[in-house]
Amino acid sequence: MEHFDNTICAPATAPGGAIAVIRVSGLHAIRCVDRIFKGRSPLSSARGYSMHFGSILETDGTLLDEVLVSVFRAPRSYTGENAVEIACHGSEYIVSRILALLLQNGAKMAAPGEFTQRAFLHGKMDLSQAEAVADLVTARTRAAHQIAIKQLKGDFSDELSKMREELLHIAALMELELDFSEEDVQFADRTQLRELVEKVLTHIEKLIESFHLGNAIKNGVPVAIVGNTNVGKSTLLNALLGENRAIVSDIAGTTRDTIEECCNLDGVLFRFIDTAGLRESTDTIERIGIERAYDKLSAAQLVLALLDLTAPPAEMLASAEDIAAHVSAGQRLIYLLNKADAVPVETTSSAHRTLAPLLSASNRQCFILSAREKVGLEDLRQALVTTYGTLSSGSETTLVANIRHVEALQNAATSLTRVQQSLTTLPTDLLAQDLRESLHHLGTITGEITTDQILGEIFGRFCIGK
Ligand SMILES: Nc1nc2c(ncn2[C@@H]2O[C@H](COP(=O)(O)OP(=O)(O)OP(=O)(O)O)[C@@H](O)[C@H]2O)c(=O)[nH]1
Ligand SMILES: [Mg+2]
Repeated sequence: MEHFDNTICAPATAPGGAIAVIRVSGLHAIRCVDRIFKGRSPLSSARGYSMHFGSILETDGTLLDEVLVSVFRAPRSYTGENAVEIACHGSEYIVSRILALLLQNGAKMAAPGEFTQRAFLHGKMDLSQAEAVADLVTARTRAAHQIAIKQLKGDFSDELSKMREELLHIAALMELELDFSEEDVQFADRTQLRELVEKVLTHIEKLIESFHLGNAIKNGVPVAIVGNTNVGKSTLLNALLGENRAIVSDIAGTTRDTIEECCNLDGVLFRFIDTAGLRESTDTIERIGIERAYDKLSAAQLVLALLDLTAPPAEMLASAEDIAAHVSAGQRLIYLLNKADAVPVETTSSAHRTLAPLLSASNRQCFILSAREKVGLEDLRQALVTTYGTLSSGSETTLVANIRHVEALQNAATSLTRVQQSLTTLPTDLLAQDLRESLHHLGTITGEITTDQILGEIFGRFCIGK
Protein backbone atom coordinates (compact mmCIF):
# COMPACT_ATOMS: atom_id res chain seq x y z
CA MET A 1 0.00 0.00 0.00
CA GLU A 2 1.22 3.45 -0.96
CA HIS A 3 2.00 5.62 2.08
CA PHE A 4 1.07 9.27 2.25
CA ASP A 5 3.81 10.71 4.37
CA ASN A 6 1.99 13.97 4.62
CA THR A 7 -1.37 12.62 5.79
CA ILE A 8 -1.96 12.30 9.52
CA CYS A 9 -4.80 10.96 11.63
CA ALA A 10 -5.76 10.93 15.31
CA PRO A 11 -8.81 10.81 17.56
CA ALA A 12 -9.97 14.34 18.37
CA THR A 13 -12.31 13.40 21.21
CA ALA A 14 -11.66 11.86 24.62
CA PRO A 15 -12.92 8.31 25.24
CA GLY A 16 -16.27 7.92 26.95
CA GLY A 17 -18.61 10.01 24.80
CA ALA A 18 -21.51 8.77 22.69
CA ILE A 19 -19.81 9.98 19.53
CA ALA A 20 -16.12 10.11 18.71
CA VAL A 21 -14.42 12.21 16.07
CA ILE A 22 -11.35 11.11 14.14
CA ARG A 23 -9.40 13.74 12.28
CA VAL A 24 -7.48 13.16 9.08
CA SER A 25 -5.42 15.92 7.46
CA GLY A 26 -2.98 16.16 4.58
CA LEU A 27 -2.70 16.27 0.81
CA HIS A 28 -4.22 12.78 0.46
CA ALA A 29 -6.64 12.87 3.39
CA ILE A 30 -9.71 12.56 1.18
CA ARG A 31 -8.26 9.73 -0.93
CA CYS A 32 -7.20 7.91 2.21
CA VAL A 33 -10.67 8.00 3.78
CA ASP A 34 -12.25 7.09 0.47
CA ARG A 35 -10.51 3.74 0.67
CA ILE A 36 -12.36 2.71 3.83
CA PHE A 37 -15.61 4.66 3.43
CA LYS A 38 -18.61 3.66 1.38
CA GLY A 39 -21.19 6.38 0.79
CA ARG A 40 -23.50 7.30 -2.06
CA SER A 41 -20.61 8.67 -4.06
CA PRO A 42 -16.83 8.78 -3.60
CA LEU A 43 -15.47 11.55 -1.38
CA SER A 44 -13.02 12.50 -4.10
CA SER A 45 -15.90 14.21 -5.86
CA ALA A 46 -17.16 15.90 -2.66
CA ARG A 47 -17.00 19.65 -2.24
CA GLY A 48 -15.42 21.34 0.76
CA TYR A 49 -17.68 21.94 3.78
CA SER A 50 -19.88 18.97 2.86
CA MET A 51 -21.08 16.12 5.03
CA HIS A 52 -21.69 12.55 3.97
CA PHE A 53 -23.41 9.61 5.55
CA GLY A 54 -21.99 6.17 4.90
CA SER A 55 -20.26 3.08 6.27
CA ILE A 56 -16.76 2.18 7.30
CA LEU A 57 -15.98 -1.32 6.13
CA GLU A 58 -13.50 -3.76 7.59
CA THR A 59 -10.83 -5.23 5.30
CA ASP A 60 -13.02 -8.32 4.75
CA GLY A 61 -15.92 -6.08 3.69
CA THR A 62 -17.98 -6.43 6.88
CA LEU A 63 -19.60 -3.36 8.38
CA LEU A 64 -17.62 -1.72 11.19
CA ASP A 65 -19.77 1.37 11.80
CA GLU A 66 -22.12 3.84 10.21
CA VAL A 67 -20.56 7.28 10.22
CA LEU A 68 -20.89 10.91 9.21
CA VAL A 69 -17.93 12.29 7.36
CA SER A 70 -17.13 16.02 6.94
CA VAL A 71 -14.93 17.02 4.04
CA PHE A 72 -12.76 20.15 4.03
CA ARG A 73 -10.76 21.22 1.02
CA ALA A 74 -7.47 23.13 1.28
CA PRO A 75 -7.00 25.89 2.21
CA ARG A 76 -10.39 26.11 3.94
CA SER A 77 -9.82 23.83 6.91
CA TYR A 78 -8.37 24.10 10.40
CA THR A 79 -4.94 22.97 9.18
CA GLY A 80 -5.15 24.67 5.79
CA GLU A 81 -4.85 21.24 4.15
CA ASN A 82 -7.37 18.78 2.77
CA ALA A 83 -9.03 17.30 5.81
CA VAL A 84 -11.73 14.84 6.79
CA GLU A 85 -13.45 14.39 10.12
CA ILE A 86 -15.10 11.06 10.74
CA ALA A 87 -17.84 11.11 13.38
CA CYS A 88 -18.38 7.52 14.50
CA HIS A 89 -19.95 5.86 17.55
CA GLY A 90 -17.87 6.52 20.63
CA SER A 91 -16.64 3.02 21.26
CA GLU A 92 -12.95 2.64 21.94
CA TYR A 93 -12.99 -0.49 19.77
CA ILE A 94 -14.50 1.30 16.77
CA VAL A 95 -12.10 4.24 17.13
CA SER A 96 -9.06 2.02 17.31
CA ARG A 97 -10.26 -0.05 14.32
CA ILE A 98 -10.90 3.04 12.16
CA LEU A 99 -7.46 4.38 13.05
CA ALA A 100 -5.88 1.02 12.20
CA LEU A 101 -7.70 1.01 8.85
CA LEU A 102 -6.52 4.55 8.10
CA LEU A 103 -2.94 3.57 8.91
CA GLN A 104 -3.25 0.52 6.67
CA ASN A 105 -4.46 2.80 3.93
CA GLY A 106 -1.55 5.15 3.95
CA ALA A 107 -2.04 7.65 6.78
CA LYS A 108 0.25 7.96 9.77
CA MET A 109 -0.51 8.79 13.40
CA ALA A 110 -0.34 12.49 14.24
CA ALA A 111 2.18 13.70 16.79
CA PRO A 112 0.81 15.76 19.73
CA GLY A 113 -0.32 19.17 18.48
CA GLU A 114 0.48 18.31 14.88
CA PHE A 115 -2.84 19.54 13.49
CA THR A 116 -2.34 22.93 15.13
CA GLN A 117 1.31 23.01 14.14
CA ARG A 118 0.24 22.51 10.53
CA ALA A 119 -2.33 25.29 10.93
CA PHE A 120 0.53 27.54 12.07
CA LEU A 121 2.86 26.46 9.26
CA HIS A 122 0.13 27.11 6.71
CA GLY A 123 -0.42 30.61 8.06
CA LYS A 124 -3.85 29.89 9.54
CA MET A 125 -2.78 31.38 12.85
CA ASP A 126 0.34 32.77 14.44
CA LEU A 127 2.24 31.04 17.19
CA SER A 128 0.60 32.83 20.12
CA GLN A 129 -2.81 31.97 18.67
CA ALA A 130 -1.76 28.33 18.33
CA GLU A 131 -0.76 28.36 21.99
CA ALA A 132 -4.13 29.88 22.82
CA VAL A 133 -5.77 26.78 21.33
CA ALA A 134 -4.03 24.64 23.97
CA ASP A 135 -5.08 27.08 26.71
CA LEU A 136 -8.64 27.06 25.44
CA VAL A 137 -8.82 23.28 25.58
CA THR A 138 -7.57 23.23 29.18
CA ALA A 139 -9.38 26.35 30.47
CA ARG A 140 -11.24 25.43 33.64
CA THR A 141 -13.08 28.68 34.32
CA ARG A 142 -14.73 31.58 32.55
CA ALA A 143 -11.81 33.88 33.39
CA ALA A 144 -9.17 31.48 32.02
CA HIS A 145 -11.36 30.90 28.99
CA GLN A 146 -11.57 34.64 28.35
CA ILE A 147 -7.82 35.11 28.38
CA ALA A 148 -7.41 32.22 25.93
CA ILE A 149 -10.20 33.30 23.60
CA LYS A 150 -8.85 36.86 23.42
CA GLN A 151 -5.44 35.50 22.50
CA LEU A 152 -6.97 33.14 19.95
CA LYS A 153 -8.88 35.99 18.34
CA GLY A 154 -5.54 37.72 17.88
CA ASP A 155 -5.91 40.66 20.31
CA PHE A 156 -2.47 40.01 21.76
CA SER A 157 -0.96 39.46 18.30
CA ASP A 158 -2.40 42.79 17.12
CA GLU A 159 -0.92 44.56 20.11
CA LEU A 160 2.47 43.03 19.39
CA SER A 161 2.36 43.86 15.71
CA LYS A 162 1.55 47.51 16.53
CA MET A 163 4.58 47.64 18.82
CA ARG A 164 6.75 46.05 16.16
CA GLU A 165 5.57 48.64 13.65
CA GLU A 166 6.53 51.45 16.01
CA LEU A 167 9.93 49.92 16.59
CA LEU A 168 10.40 49.40 12.85
CA HIS A 169 9.63 53.07 12.35
CA ILE A 170 12.38 54.01 14.81
CA ALA A 171 14.74 51.50 13.23
CA ALA A 172 14.03 52.93 9.78
CA LEU A 173 14.93 56.42 10.97
CA MET A 174 18.18 55.10 12.38
CA GLU A 175 19.04 53.11 9.27
CA LEU A 176 18.57 56.26 7.24
CA GLU A 177 21.19 57.95 9.39
CA LEU A 178 23.55 55.05 8.86
CA ASP A 179 23.22 55.50 5.09
CA PHE A 180 24.37 59.07 5.45
CA SER A 181 26.86 58.41 8.25
CA GLU A 182 29.72 60.18 6.51
CA GLU A 183 27.82 63.41 6.44
CA ASP A 184 27.17 63.27 10.18
CA VAL A 185 23.46 64.11 9.98
CA GLN A 186 20.74 63.13 12.42
CA PHE A 187 17.44 62.31 10.73
CA ALA A 188 16.07 60.78 13.83
CA ASP A 189 15.38 63.54 16.30
CA ARG A 190 16.72 62.13 19.57
CA THR A 191 13.89 63.53 21.70
CA GLN A 192 11.33 61.97 19.41
CA LEU A 193 13.26 58.69 19.46
CA ARG A 194 13.39 58.71 23.23
CA GLU A 195 9.65 59.30 23.45
CA LEU A 196 8.92 56.47 21.04
CA VAL A 197 11.20 54.04 22.84
CA GLU A 198 9.71 55.00 26.19
CA LYS A 199 6.20 54.51 24.89
CA VAL A 200 6.91 51.00 23.64
CA LEU A 201 8.88 50.14 26.76
CA THR A 202 6.02 51.23 29.03
CA HIS A 203 3.65 49.07 27.02
CA ILE A 204 5.95 46.04 27.25
CA GLU A 205 6.39 46.55 30.98
CA LYS A 206 2.63 46.70 31.45
CA LEU A 207 2.30 43.38 29.63
CA ILE A 208 5.06 41.82 31.75
CA GLU A 209 3.34 43.11 34.88
CA SER A 210 0.05 41.51 33.78
CA PHE A 211 1.63 38.06 33.91
CA HIS A 212 1.18 37.80 37.70
CA LEU A 213 -2.53 38.11 37.29
CA GLY A 214 -2.78 36.27 33.96
CA ASN A 215 -0.89 33.32 35.35
CA ALA A 216 -2.89 33.41 38.58
CA ILE A 217 -6.16 33.33 36.67
CA LYS A 218 -4.98 30.46 34.49
CA ASN A 219 -3.76 28.35 37.41
CA GLY A 220 -5.94 29.68 40.23
CA VAL A 221 -5.51 33.01 42.05
CA PRO A 222 -3.44 32.17 45.15
CA VAL A 223 -5.21 33.35 48.29
CA ALA A 224 -3.36 32.87 51.60
CA ILE A 225 -5.48 32.56 54.74
CA VAL A 226 -3.31 33.72 57.64
CA GLY A 227 -3.65 34.78 61.25
CA ASN A 228 -2.94 33.76 64.83
CA THR A 229 -3.81 30.29 66.06
CA ASN A 230 -7.48 29.56 66.71
CA VAL A 231 -8.79 32.61 64.85
CA GLY A 232 -10.84 30.38 62.51
CA LYS A 233 -8.65 29.99 59.39
CA SER A 234 -9.53 26.35 58.82
CA THR A 235 -13.19 27.07 59.54
CA LEU A 236 -13.07 29.75 56.83
CA LEU A 237 -11.35 27.45 54.33
CA ASN A 238 -14.02 24.81 54.85
CA ALA A 239 -16.80 27.39 54.53
CA LEU A 240 -15.37 28.75 51.26
CA LEU A 241 -14.98 25.26 49.82
CA GLY A 242 -18.29 24.05 51.12
CA GLU A 243 -16.69 20.90 52.56
CA ASN A 244 -14.83 19.81 55.66
CA ARG A 245 -11.38 19.82 54.13
CA ALA A 246 -9.29 20.97 57.11
CA ILE A 247 -9.48 19.86 60.73
CA VAL A 248 -11.08 22.44 62.99
CA SER A 249 -10.62 22.37 66.75
CA ASP A 250 -10.35 24.72 69.69
CA ILE A 251 -6.80 23.52 70.32
CA ALA A 252 -4.39 26.28 69.30
CA GLY A 253 -2.00 25.01 66.63
CA THR A 254 -4.34 22.51 65.00
CA THR A 255 -3.16 23.19 61.45
CA ARG A 256 0.56 22.62 61.12
CA ASP A 257 1.15 22.32 57.41
CA THR A 258 -0.35 24.34 54.56
CA ILE A 259 -3.51 23.02 52.92
CA GLU A 260 -4.28 24.12 49.35
CA GLU A 261 -7.54 23.63 47.52
CA CYS A 262 -8.92 25.14 44.31
CA CYS A 263 -12.43 26.45 44.04
CA ASN A 264 -14.32 28.01 41.14
CA LEU A 265 -16.16 31.08 42.40
CA ASP A 266 -18.47 32.52 39.81
CA GLY A 267 -16.15 31.77 36.91
CA VAL A 268 -12.83 32.59 38.54
CA LEU A 269 -10.52 29.88 39.87
CA PHE A 270 -9.11 30.59 43.33
CA ARG A 271 -6.49 28.56 45.13
CA PHE A 272 -7.17 28.91 48.86
CA ILE A 273 -4.26 28.17 51.15
CA ASP A 274 -4.95 27.47 54.82
CA THR A 275 -1.84 27.93 56.95
CA ALA A 276 -0.49 27.21 60.41
CA GLY A 277 -1.46 29.81 63.03
CA LEU A 278 1.18 32.50 63.59
CA ARG A 279 2.62 32.53 67.11
CA GLU A 280 5.90 32.20 68.96
CA SER A 281 6.59 28.52 69.20
CA THR A 282 9.36 26.31 70.48
CA ASP A 283 8.03 23.24 68.69
CA THR A 284 10.28 22.48 65.70
CA ILE A 285 7.53 21.14 63.46
CA GLU A 286 5.18 24.00 64.26
CA ARG A 287 7.95 26.51 63.52
CA ILE A 288 8.49 24.99 60.08
CA GLY A 289 4.73 25.29 59.50
CA ILE A 290 4.80 28.96 60.55
CA GLU A 291 7.72 29.65 58.19
CA ARG A 292 5.68 28.10 55.40
CA ALA A 293 2.74 30.28 56.33
CA TYR A 294 4.89 33.40 55.86
CA ASP A 295 6.19 32.03 52.54
CA LYS A 296 2.64 31.49 51.28
CA LEU A 297 1.71 34.93 52.56
CA SER A 298 4.39 36.63 50.47
CA ALA A 299 3.71 34.54 47.36
CA ALA A 300 -0.07 35.09 47.35
CA GLN A 301 -1.98 37.52 45.12
CA LEU A 302 -4.37 38.10 47.93
CA VAL A 303 -4.03 37.75 51.69
CA LEU A 304 -6.99 37.02 53.92
CA ALA A 305 -5.86 38.10 57.38
CA LEU A 306 -8.11 36.67 60.05
CA LEU A 307 -8.42 38.54 63.33
CA ASP A 308 -10.23 37.19 66.37
CA LEU A 309 -12.80 39.60 67.81
CA THR A 310 -12.87 37.62 71.06
CA ALA A 311 -9.13 38.21 71.59
CA PRO A 312 -7.80 41.29 73.48
CA PRO A 313 -7.75 44.37 71.15
CA ALA A 314 -4.00 44.87 71.60
CA GLU A 315 -3.31 41.32 70.48
CA MET A 316 -5.57 41.75 67.46
CA LEU A 317 -3.85 44.98 66.42
CA ALA A 318 -0.38 43.47 66.85
CA SER A 319 -1.36 40.59 64.57
CA ALA A 320 -2.87 42.97 61.98
CA GLU A 321 0.34 45.05 61.98
CA ASP A 322 2.57 42.00 61.72
CA ILE A 323 0.69 40.71 58.67
CA ALA A 324 0.65 44.16 57.02
CA ALA A 325 4.42 44.32 57.46
CA HIS A 326 4.77 41.10 55.47
CA VAL A 327 2.52 42.21 52.60
CA SER A 328 4.05 43.95 49.59
CA ALA A 329 2.56 46.84 47.62
CA GLY A 330 1.33 44.64 44.77
CA GLN A 331 -0.65 42.28 47.02
CA ARG A 332 -4.21 42.74 48.12
CA LEU A 333 -4.91 42.47 51.81
CA ILE A 334 -8.34 41.80 53.29
CA TYR A 335 -8.79 41.84 57.06
CA LEU A 336 -11.54 39.63 58.34
CA LEU A 337 -12.87 40.37 61.81
CA ASN A 338 -13.98 36.86 62.69
CA LYS A 339 -16.25 35.44 65.42
CA ALA A 340 -18.56 38.45 65.19
CA ASP A 341 -21.30 36.14 66.52
CA ALA A 342 -19.50 35.81 69.84
CA VAL A 343 -19.08 39.50 70.74
CA PRO A 344 -21.35 42.52 71.20
CA VAL A 345 -21.70 44.90 68.24
CA GLU A 346 -19.72 47.59 70.09
CA THR A 347 -16.67 45.35 70.22
CA THR A 348 -16.83 44.90 66.46
CA SER A 349 -17.17 48.65 65.77
CA SER A 350 -14.35 49.47 68.12
CA ALA A 351 -12.11 46.84 66.46
CA HIS A 352 -12.97 48.37 63.10
CA ARG A 353 -11.92 51.81 64.34
CA THR A 354 -8.65 50.44 65.72
CA LEU A 355 -7.82 49.00 62.30
CA ALA A 356 -8.66 52.16 60.34
CA PRO A 357 -5.05 53.44 60.03
CA LEU A 358 -4.04 50.11 58.43
CA LEU A 359 -6.78 50.42 55.81
CA SER A 360 -5.67 53.62 54.10
CA ALA A 361 -4.07 51.87 51.10
CA SER A 362 -6.43 51.32 48.16
CA ASN A 363 -5.84 47.59 47.90
CA ARG A 364 -6.92 46.91 51.49
CA GLN A 365 -10.35 46.12 52.81
CA CYS A 366 -12.01 44.91 55.98
CA PHE A 367 -15.02 42.65 56.42
CA ILE A 368 -16.88 41.47 59.47
CA LEU A 369 -17.37 37.74 59.53
CA SER A 370 -18.56 34.71 61.35
CA ALA A 371 -16.85 31.84 59.56
CA ARG A 372 -18.55 29.27 61.75
CA GLU A 373 -22.06 30.67 61.33
CA LYS A 374 -21.33 31.52 57.66
CA VAL A 375 -22.31 35.15 58.10
CA GLY A 376 -20.56 37.72 55.89
CA LEU A 377 -19.20 35.04 53.57
CA GLU A 378 -21.22 36.23 50.60
CA ASP A 379 -19.76 39.76 50.80
CA LEU A 380 -16.29 38.28 50.92
CA ARG A 381 -16.96 36.04 47.91
CA GLN A 382 -18.34 38.99 46.00
CA ALA A 383 -15.25 41.07 46.77
CA LEU A 384 -12.99 38.28 45.49
CA VAL A 385 -14.97 37.67 42.33
CA THR A 386 -15.45 41.35 41.42
CA THR A 387 -11.75 42.14 41.49
CA TYR A 388 -10.52 39.17 39.52
CA GLY A 389 -13.59 38.66 37.38
CA THR A 390 -13.60 42.20 35.98
CA LEU A 391 -9.83 42.34 35.53
CA SER A 392 -9.92 39.28 33.32
CA SER A 393 -12.92 40.31 31.27
CA GLY A 394 -12.11 44.03 30.90
CA SER A 395 -11.86 44.52 27.15
CA GLU A 396 -8.99 46.99 27.41
CA THR A 397 -6.37 45.03 29.28
CA THR A 398 -4.47 42.18 27.74
CA LEU A 399 -3.30 39.65 30.29
CA VAL A 400 -0.21 37.65 29.44
CA ALA A 401 -0.61 34.14 30.83
CA ASN A 402 2.20 32.29 29.07
CA ILE A 403 5.71 32.05 30.52
CA ARG A 404 7.31 31.87 27.06
CA HIS A 405 5.66 35.15 26.11
CA VAL A 406 6.70 36.90 29.29
CA GLU A 407 10.31 35.78 28.82
CA ALA A 408 10.37 37.12 25.26
CA LEU A 409 8.87 40.40 26.49
CA GLN A 410 11.53 40.63 29.20
CA ASN A 411 14.29 40.09 26.63
CA ALA A 412 12.77 42.73 24.37
CA ALA A 413 12.57 45.14 27.30
CA THR A 414 16.26 44.55 28.16
CA SER A 415 17.35 45.43 24.61
CA LEU A 416 15.08 48.46 24.52
CA THR A 417 16.30 49.70 27.89
CA ARG A 418 19.81 49.65 26.44
CA VAL A 419 18.60 51.82 23.56
CA GLN A 420 16.87 54.17 25.96
CA GLN A 421 19.91 54.55 28.19
CA SER A 422 22.44 55.13 25.44
CA LEU A 423 20.49 57.20 22.94
CA THR A 424 22.86 60.12 23.18
CA THR A 425 26.06 58.25 23.98
CA LEU A 426 26.21 55.23 21.65
CA PRO A 427 26.81 55.41 17.91
CA THR A 428 23.74 54.85 15.75
CA ASP A 429 24.85 51.44 14.46
CA LEU A 430 24.97 49.99 17.98
CA LEU A 431 21.58 51.46 18.83
CA ALA A 432 20.18 49.96 15.63
CA GLN A 433 21.58 46.60 16.64
CA ASP A 434 19.78 46.71 20.01
CA LEU A 435 16.59 47.74 18.31
CA ARG A 436 16.82 44.81 15.93
CA GLU A 437 17.32 42.54 18.93
CA SER A 438 14.15 43.76 20.61
CA LEU A 439 12.26 43.24 17.33
CA HIS A 440 13.63 39.72 17.19
CA HIS A 441 12.39 38.88 20.69
CA LEU A 442 8.92 40.25 20.02
CA GLY A 443 8.87 38.26 16.77
CA THR A 444 9.43 34.99 18.62
CA ILE A 445 6.07 35.39 20.40
CA THR A 446 3.96 35.38 17.28
CA GLY A 447 6.37 33.05 15.47
CA GLU A 448 7.67 35.43 12.79
CA ILE A 449 10.98 34.22 14.09
CA THR A 450 11.12 30.64 15.22
CA THR A 451 13.14 27.45 15.23
CA ASP A 452 12.22 23.79 15.01
CA GLN A 453 13.25 23.45 18.64
CA ILE A 454 10.80 26.12 19.80
CA LEU A 455 8.03 24.57 17.72
CA GLY A 456 8.85 21.13 19.08
CA GLU A 457 8.63 22.38 22.66
CA ILE A 458 5.36 24.20 22.13
CA PHE A 459 3.46 21.60 20.16
CA GLY A 460 4.92 18.66 22.08
CA ARG A 461 2.85 19.84 25.07
CA PHE A 462 -0.44 19.65 23.14
CA CYS A 463 -2.66 16.63 23.31
CA ILE A 464 -2.87 14.18 20.40
CA GLY A 465 -5.57 15.13 17.94
CA LYS A 466 -5.28 18.90 18.56
N1 LIG B 1 -17.83 31.69 67.78
C1 LIG B 1 -17.11 31.42 66.71
N2 LIG B 1 -16.18 30.47 66.77
C2 LIG B 1 -15.46 30.19 65.67
C3 LIG B 1 -15.69 30.89 64.46
N3 LIG B 1 -14.80 30.43 63.54
C4 LIG B 1 -14.08 29.46 64.15
N4 LIG B 1 -14.47 29.33 65.44
C5 LIG B 1 -13.96 28.37 66.43
O1 LIG B 1 -12.62 28.67 66.71
C6 LIG B 1 -11.89 27.48 66.96
C7 LIG B 1 -10.65 27.42 66.06
O2 LIG B 1 -11.07 27.29 64.73
P1 LIG B 1 -10.09 26.80 63.59
O3 LIG B 1 -10.79 26.99 62.31
O4 LIG B 1 -9.54 25.46 63.90
O5 LIG B 1 -8.96 27.91 63.77
P2 LIG B 1 -7.54 28.00 63.04
O6 LIG B 1 -7.29 29.44 62.86
O7 LIG B 1 -7.52 27.15 61.84
O8 LIG B 1 -6.59 27.46 64.16
P3 LIG B 1 -5.13 26.79 64.02
O9 LIG B 1 -5.18 25.80 62.93
O10 LIG B 1 -4.89 26.18 65.34
O11 LIG B 1 -4.18 27.91 63.75
C8 LIG B 1 -12.85 26.32 66.73
O12 LIG B 1 -13.36 25.90 67.96
C9 LIG B 1 -13.93 26.95 65.87
O13 LIG B 1 -15.19 26.33 66.03
C10 LIG B 1 -16.71 31.89 64.43
O14 LIG B 1 -16.99 32.53 63.43
N5 LIG B 1 -17.39 32.11 65.57
MG1 LIG C 1 -6.37 25.60 61.29
